[in-house]
Amino acid sequence: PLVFTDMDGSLLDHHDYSWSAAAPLLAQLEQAGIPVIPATSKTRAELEVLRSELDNCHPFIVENGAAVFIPQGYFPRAPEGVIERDGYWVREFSVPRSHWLGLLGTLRHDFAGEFTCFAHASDEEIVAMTGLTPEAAHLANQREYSEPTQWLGEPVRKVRFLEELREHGANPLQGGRFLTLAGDCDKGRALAWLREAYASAGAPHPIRDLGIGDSGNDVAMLEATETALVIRSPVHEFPQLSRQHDIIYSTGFGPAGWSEGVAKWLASISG
Ligand code: 2M8
Ligand code: MG
Ligand code: MG
Repeated sequence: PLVFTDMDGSLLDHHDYSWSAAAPLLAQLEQAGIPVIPATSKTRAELEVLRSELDNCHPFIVENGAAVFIPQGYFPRAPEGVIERDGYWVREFSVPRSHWLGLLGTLRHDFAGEFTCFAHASDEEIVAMTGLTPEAAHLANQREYSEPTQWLGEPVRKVRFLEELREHGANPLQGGRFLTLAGDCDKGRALAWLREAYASAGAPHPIRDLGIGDSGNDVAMLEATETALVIRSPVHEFPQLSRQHDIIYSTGFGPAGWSEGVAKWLASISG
């Protein structure tokens, strides 16, 4: 079995980014030999720190599915379509961040003062928008593929903004705080590719998997796994899924809800 999990608002608390409430369940998964695979809007730089704090050695999906990073040697052979970089096999699904910054640059005139983004913000402003520490905010701004934006204008104008972005090839995805732009990719497609890599490496068929998330940017992932765990958010409604079956909705927020749902799932697959 495999667990694919969003970080912010799911494994990590929306406000203080702690996962202490999930520590016992993380240990249980580790003991059962079930990989916990982060699938997040966060950057590779943020994930490298988090993975070492979590003692996690598994592949991870960054920037809303823009790329999959697999530690080289994790599978017996390199999966098809990867490039080698800094000790990882990397499968990329989006053009670089610079492309989206160029697009936002062209929209700056038509939408003057109506949005901000990480590239136009100082580290201090990112701290204020996110509640991250200055060090973590700096890592969040080391983006390779995507750009988080924040809408400041009237809600009706946001519709026009989204249309413009889509017309120019962006796939804007809503997270707990930001609307993030990347190419035509999402966590669901990145997950499906990585699951296939596990299958090719000999994981028993069919792979039983759980997708965990709390926001709009998690919907594609929550639709792509055998079971979906939707985490209650303290700041927004549950995202709408089109699937009808095998959904667990948590009652607790963030890592408390994560633990509650993962425990239910573990009981269901071992029972
Ligand atoms: C952004 O991610 C959140 C999580 O869903 C969002 O999109 O609202 C990311 O850009 C990430 O890099 C950063 O750590 C996080 C901080 O809240 O914001
Ligand atoms: Mg989230
Ligand atoms: Mg996220």
